[in-house]
Amino acid sequence: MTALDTDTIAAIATARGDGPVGIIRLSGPKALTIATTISQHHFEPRHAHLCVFTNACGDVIDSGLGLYFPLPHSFTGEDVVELQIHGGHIVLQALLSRCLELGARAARPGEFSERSFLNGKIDLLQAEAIADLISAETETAAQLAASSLAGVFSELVDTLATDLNELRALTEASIDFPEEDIDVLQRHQVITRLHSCNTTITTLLRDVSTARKRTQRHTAVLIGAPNAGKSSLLNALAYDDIAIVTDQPGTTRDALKETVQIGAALLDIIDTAGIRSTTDVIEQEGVKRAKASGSLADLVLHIVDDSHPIAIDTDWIPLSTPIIKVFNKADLTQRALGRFEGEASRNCVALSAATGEGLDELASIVEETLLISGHQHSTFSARQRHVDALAEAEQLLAHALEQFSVHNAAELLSEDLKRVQTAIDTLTGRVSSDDILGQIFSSFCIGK
Ligand SMILES: Nc1nc2c(ncn2[C@@H]2O[C@H](COP(=O)(O)OP(=O)(O)O)[C@@H](O)[C@H]2O)c(=O)[nH]1
Ligand SMILES: [Mg+2]
Repeated sequence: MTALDTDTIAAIATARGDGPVGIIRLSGPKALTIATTISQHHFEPRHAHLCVFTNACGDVIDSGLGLYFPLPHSFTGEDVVELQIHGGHIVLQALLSRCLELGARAARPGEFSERSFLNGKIDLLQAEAIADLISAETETAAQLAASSLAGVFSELVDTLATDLNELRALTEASIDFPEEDIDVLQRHQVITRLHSCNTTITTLLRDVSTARKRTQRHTAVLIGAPNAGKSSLLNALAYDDIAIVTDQPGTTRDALKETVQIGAALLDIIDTAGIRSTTDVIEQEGVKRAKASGSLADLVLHIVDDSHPIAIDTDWIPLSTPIIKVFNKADLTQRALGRFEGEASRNCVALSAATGEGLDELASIVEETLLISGHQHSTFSARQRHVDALAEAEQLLAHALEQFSVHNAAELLSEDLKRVQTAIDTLTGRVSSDDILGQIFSSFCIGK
């Protein structure tokens, strides 16, 4: 697609609902003509013009600013006009309707970003980063998305793609002389470079997995004996009075969920019924639900009343689920606040949900346990799609290395490398299907 053979799209680019300022964005060959007709104004490129926008009868819709960004130096690579007016939904809808009357088409979700991608202004990783920046739920997620948008991830992928390309050229050079096998020097070079690409892919995969963990929501379940202070801890972490706290054992029965930011982690914390044997049918159901939540969680926080410890059965927690043991009510005991190493090298922390002391230390243990602490460095945002593509590339490259070591066959290696390249090229969108593009851009908001 080029800028010239598309239609012109229009959408409200600001969030739904009333606000002080609202923006209509137009992109495509008719953008400037439509804006000129609506405002009777001449637009200088990249200048802000104060205009009066009118409907077909010449009645004023609103006055505001108009900005024109001529192709190709615009977000979409096409002629783009932005009209800024008051942000009431009726007035915005009236201006949008006028743009549609004059020949624009209502934009689909993500269509501006899609055009930007199709016109080569950004690659697919950057397009995804725009959506991730808009939907970021934590400062860390926003920072990582901003750096992906600036091209940090794309640059690493491009360097890898170039290396793979050179390696394939080197391999294919020997196919031109079918009677000769790859000579010793060349074979050595190829193997060294295969190993180097392998290392790059493995490092990228590690960074991408870390980035994913740093930006995704995790589920943490609070379990423990009745009265250990689970609900008090939830309230302390949420800075809110979410769960009922009493000194009566068995207060919490339903599993309560609250989203809380702890350090860099965004956690869905589930408070549960205290685990004990009981004849109360409702409480029995609560205990069943507590175990069901705990079995699915990314992290279990096992709360113990350190002033009156009661052992509970934890055998039902899957072995792969990390457990942090929280010794609560440290204000009533002699135990020093903060972390210590407990049985089976399990992470333990002493704190007081009542006073809030020791919560910082819990936050850093949570970050470390979920592999999202500061020293587990990642400098860009990532999605599951990226993890999958890199894992596939890693597997294909391992296969290529093995085949080449055994058969020393340039043709086979070249074919294998082509597959690795395809997996890598899906990241930036150099290779993409309509299905994948549709899936990615349809999850964007309208006007972006
Ligand atoms: N002194 C002290 N009391 C606490 C602390 N945390 C909870 N409690 C008290 O312990 C009792 C049980 O607390 P709750 O949060 O309902 O425990 P749950 O049954 O595990 O949810 C309540 O009376 C709380 O006020 C703490 O850190 N220090
Ligand atoms: Mg409770």
